[in-house]
Formats: sequence, structure tokens, C-alpha cells
Amino acid sequence: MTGASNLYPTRELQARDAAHHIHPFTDTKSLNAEGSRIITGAKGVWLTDSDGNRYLDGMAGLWCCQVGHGRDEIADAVSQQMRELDYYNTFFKTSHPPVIALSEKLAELSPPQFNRVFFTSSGSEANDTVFRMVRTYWDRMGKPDRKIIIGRWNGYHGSTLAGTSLGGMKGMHEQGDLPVPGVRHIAQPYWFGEGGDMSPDEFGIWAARELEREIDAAGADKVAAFIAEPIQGAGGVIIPPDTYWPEVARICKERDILLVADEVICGFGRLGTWFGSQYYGFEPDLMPIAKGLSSGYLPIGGVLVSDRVGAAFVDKDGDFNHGYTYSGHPACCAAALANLEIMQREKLVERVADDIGPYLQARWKALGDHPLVGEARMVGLVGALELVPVKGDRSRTFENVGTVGNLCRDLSFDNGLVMRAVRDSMIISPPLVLTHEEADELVARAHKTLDQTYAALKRDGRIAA
Ligand code: PXG
Repeated sequence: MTGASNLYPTRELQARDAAHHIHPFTDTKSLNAEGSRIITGAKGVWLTDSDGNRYLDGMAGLWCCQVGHGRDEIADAVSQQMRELDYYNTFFKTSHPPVIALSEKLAELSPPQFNRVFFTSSGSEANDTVFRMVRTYWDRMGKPDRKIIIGRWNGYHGSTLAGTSLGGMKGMHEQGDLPVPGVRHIAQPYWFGEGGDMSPDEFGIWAARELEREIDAAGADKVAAFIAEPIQGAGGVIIPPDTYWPEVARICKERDILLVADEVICGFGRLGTWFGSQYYGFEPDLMPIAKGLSSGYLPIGGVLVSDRVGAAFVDKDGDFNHGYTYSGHPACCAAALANLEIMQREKLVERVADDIGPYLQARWKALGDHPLVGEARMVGLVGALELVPVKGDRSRTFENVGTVGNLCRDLSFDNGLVMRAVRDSMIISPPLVLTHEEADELVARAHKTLDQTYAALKRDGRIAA
């Protein structure tokens, strides 16, 4: 796979990286021994590394690059904005045209109950905003006892203190003595891994009623909000049974609990709808967003605020003592506007619903016939393959969970396809501009990778020959 030109001295870059750069979510010692992969360019759905190898970017960067890489239109919009107004803040009674235009655009694209947005630079900051906003909401509504926020085990809401706390990643909680007080977690709607003998529909109801049990145990008058991703991304593309979301929505409504849909991954077309909550047909009170908002070209996130919650901040007196230097950064807003313009012009959301979504889903789900795959699932353009030691037996997992996933991920890279491993499942979330030919290529490379992983496991005796 090595290309003809090698403009970049890979080993030297790796050595400098190892000497000075601490990577996120990484065992730095072992990475430095191995050397990082240096990505030097990207166009469309393709990445290039410092040795000239090409990879199909099956993860759209990190679940974010909806419109594909290297779009001049976004680069031009940012460049022009920086020349006109590089930076100014949105504190102290000031605003500027790009933040006004983007606020208006988001009100137009989001469901009718959303007419306002609070900007951040990331999804984590969006969830820190949610944390303070829901508690402040109830204070202002005269119910200061409503403080508990409920999240889910294996949910992901970012890496800041609030994001980590709201998320349910135990390995993250251990580092920093989290969660902060007042956060509780319930079971996730992960039928393949945790559904036992229940049917998916029965399990969906059971998992939703875990919320009911938690709220009622705490006392509804003590609970501020429930936060969840419509489909869990980082947790392993956990697609809930169809019964789950309607039941969660009923439970929150009956008890007057604010419902927060974390749309950082599911938003901006990933499920073939502008927002994941629309795919599942429920109406959240708050929606944290990031990633696909700018396709990752520049960092920007925010919280879409419903009229209900907005009333406590817009119609009542008093500062909301919260904000970031880069809330509504002009260049980031310009990137987001250019990105949304492309998404609308190229009808990318409709394309995921009616064209490339169904096309890739059919081929991805066919990988479920592979002897190594226990389940192949996909909604819109986000999917997972559960790798299992014994096909047909959901109760069996590989020893040393994660090692098979990592092996498969490394082989996938060697085959020129970026898939992400979560435990022993393989994840894809490709750019929404993926063509049919590229989808065929993606599936062919994934298939080859599964064959190689299977053969390696047989050789090692980890799977019956
Ligand atoms: N909410 C959700 C649902 C996310 O997926 C965040 C919040 C935090 O966003 P920021 O912009 O602060 O990263 C995320 C981010 C992975 C991975 O390995 C996933 C995310 C971030 C980094 C790695 O799957 N999701």
C-alpha cells in the first residue's frame, strides 16, 4: 500500500510526537513505543498518511465529518470571516452577524419547540451547560429541590467533569473521583449484550422502566432531568429497541422531568433525520450538539434550548452566569453555516434516509452472516458488528474483552479502512457523502478484515477450528 512519494519523515514525526504530545484516551507509554500513525491529508472520504497510504475514513474523523474532508467552500468561508472579523465575544451586550445567522439557521432546522441556542466549543462544554442549565431552570421555576440528573451506564457525554459525570463510563469515573454529587445512572438499552431471555421489545420496556424506578426511588420532586443519546455512539452504537424511547418519553412527561437528547453524534443527519430524536419521534427539552454542526472543520458546539426551558432564561430577569470565551466564535460559526449550506444543497439528510443509508445498511447487515459476527446493526449511517466466539450464543464473550476488537481494528487499518473498536465490536460512522462505490469498498474491506481476524483467532485457538 505504500505510495510512491514520501514527503514526510514518518519516524522523525513519531519521535517528536512521542517526546512532547500526550494523546487523549491513550496509553501513552505503549503508543510511544509503537509510534503514532501520522495523517497528513484528507479529501472526501479518504485519508492519507505520512507514508502515502490511503484509508477509507469509516468514522468520519471522530463521528463528525458529515460533508467529507477538504471542502473548499468551508475553508473559504472561514478565511473570509477571519479577514473581516477574526474574533469578538458575545458577552457584555455584543453580537455579530455569523452568530446571529447560525442561531437563526439552527432554529429553522430543529424541531418547532427549539428557537434558541447557547454556543460552546465542544460537546463536552455543551453538556456542562446542560448540567448548570437544568438545575438553574428548576431554581427559577421555584423548585430548587429538583437537582438530581439521571444518565445511563455506558452513556457518553464528554470528558469534562460534568460530561464524565453524566456519562456512565466506569473507567472515566475512576479517574478524578467522579461522578459529582447528584448524578445517578440506570441500565442502558443494550439488548444484544444485556437483554437476557427477553425479546428486544420486552427489554426496551424493561430498560425504560429502570428510569421510572430510579425517579420514583429518588422522588420525582428531587429529579431535574434525564440525559441520553438517541443511539449511544462511543458506548458501541447501541440501537435501542423500538419500544424504548416512547416509554422513556411517557415516563418523563408524567413526572415533569426534563428530557435531554444528547445529539452530538446523532444530530445533523447521522440517522437520516436532522436530529436523532426525530428519528425516534420524541420531543426533548434540550439538545446538546457539536461534531456534525461544523463537520469538525472548526470546533463548535451548543445547546438547543426549547421554548419551555428558554422561558426561564429569556422571560425572567437575572444573568445566567455561564459562558465561554469562544461561545459563538465568528470563524466557527462561519464554518458551521457553510457546512449546513452544503448539507441542505446536497440534500445529505434525505440522502441518508432514502439512498446511501438503505444501500449501506443492506450490505452491512449481510456481514451478519459471517461466522465471527453475532449481530450486524445499523441505522442511518451508523453501525456496529458484534464479534463473538460462538455464533448464535449472545451469552458468550471473548476472554480479555477488547483484545479481539483491537486486533480487528489494526487489521482493518492495514486493509485501508478506519473502523473503531468498542470492546469486541466494530463501529462505523462514515461521512454522509459516501458514494455507492465507496460503500461497496467499505464493505469489501470490512469483510476481508473479518476473514483475517477469524483466521488469526482460529490459529491462536481462541475460536474452535
Ligand atoms: N456527547 C456525545 C454523545 C459524544 O459522542 C460528546 C458529547 C463530547 O463531545 P466533545 O466535542 O467534547 O468531544 C461526545 C463525543 C469515541 C469518541 O472514541 C467519541 C466522542 C469523543 C471522543 C471519542 O468514540 N464523542
